[in-house]
Amino acid sequence: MDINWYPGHMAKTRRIILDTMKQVDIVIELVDARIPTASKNPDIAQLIGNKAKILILNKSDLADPVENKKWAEYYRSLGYTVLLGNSRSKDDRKPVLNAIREAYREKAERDRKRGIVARTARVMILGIPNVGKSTFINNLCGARRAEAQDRPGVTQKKQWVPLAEGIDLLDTPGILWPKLENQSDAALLAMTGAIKDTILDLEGLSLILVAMLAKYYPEQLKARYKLTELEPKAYDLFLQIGRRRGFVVSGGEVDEERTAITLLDEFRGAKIGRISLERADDVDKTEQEPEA
Ligand SMILES: Nc1nc2c(ncn2[C@@H]2O[C@H](COP(=O)(O)OP(=O)(O)O)[C@@H](O)[C@H]2O)c(=O)[nH]1
Ligand SMILES: [Mg+2]
Repeated sequence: MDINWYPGHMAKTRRIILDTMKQVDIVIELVDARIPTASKNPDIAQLIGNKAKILILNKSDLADPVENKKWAEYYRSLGYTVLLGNSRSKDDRKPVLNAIREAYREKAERDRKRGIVARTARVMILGIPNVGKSTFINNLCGARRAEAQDRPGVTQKKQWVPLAEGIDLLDTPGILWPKLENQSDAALLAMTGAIKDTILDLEGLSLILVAMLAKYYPEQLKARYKLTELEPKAYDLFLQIGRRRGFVVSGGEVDEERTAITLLDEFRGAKIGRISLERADDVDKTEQEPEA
């Protein structure tokens, strides 16, 4: 797999976001709770400088609850305000508004002391493609505001939407490039659907997925595919699953493409269970990003 896209837009995107940032008080960064570090933009700390920031571990409804808790603790220990998010749930609105108010309180208080009427808190959403930015914005605005424009950058025709007393949200999110430092990040992004299938080797990807599931979620895998034992080698296990599902072509061979697509679809749809593909315990503590 060789994934390399957006490079032509990155400089322009960066410029637009930096420019937009001048009008913003609070940045909400969305990452995918199943792969928090791989779905984080590597340059975000530089982009947002010392603005107040809220990190949402989005799609947490699809991720392992135990890992969600650990990741939230991990990022809190780095000084982030962290929320577990499910952008499709109306229940998310209130905690997000509270976090915004909390993040803005200090500045508003400072202003008040200096006799300045506290200005409305202006909030912007940032995140990589497909992480749930539009869904998040629609959920907060209670209407279909965010256009589905999966292009990097921020559209020129942006608008501030009043969310609640004292809070305005920019209705177009900043779309950032993901961290593609290595093939393993790229594979994680592809498995969760952040990178389009068409540019990927589906079978290679589903073999990596099967190996990870066998290691961390063997019981869920057995339950889903009605297996009593898991073949120890990833490729054998992959074939075992295909056969169990009856994906066999004439001659008795396993239909590998169909097996691969099924495995990826069922993982993405959380049919195998709530799965996290990055583990907080494995995080490389020496690799912490510098925070502004
Ligand atoms: N299960 C789940 N799905 C989500 C969540 N947020 C977004 N999605 C889905 O993820 C897909 C991408 O969302 P979208 O808002 O278009 O992402 P964007 O590219 O960042 O704007 C859509 O199918 C959403 O329904 C979430 O918190 N949980
Ligand atoms: Mg969108």
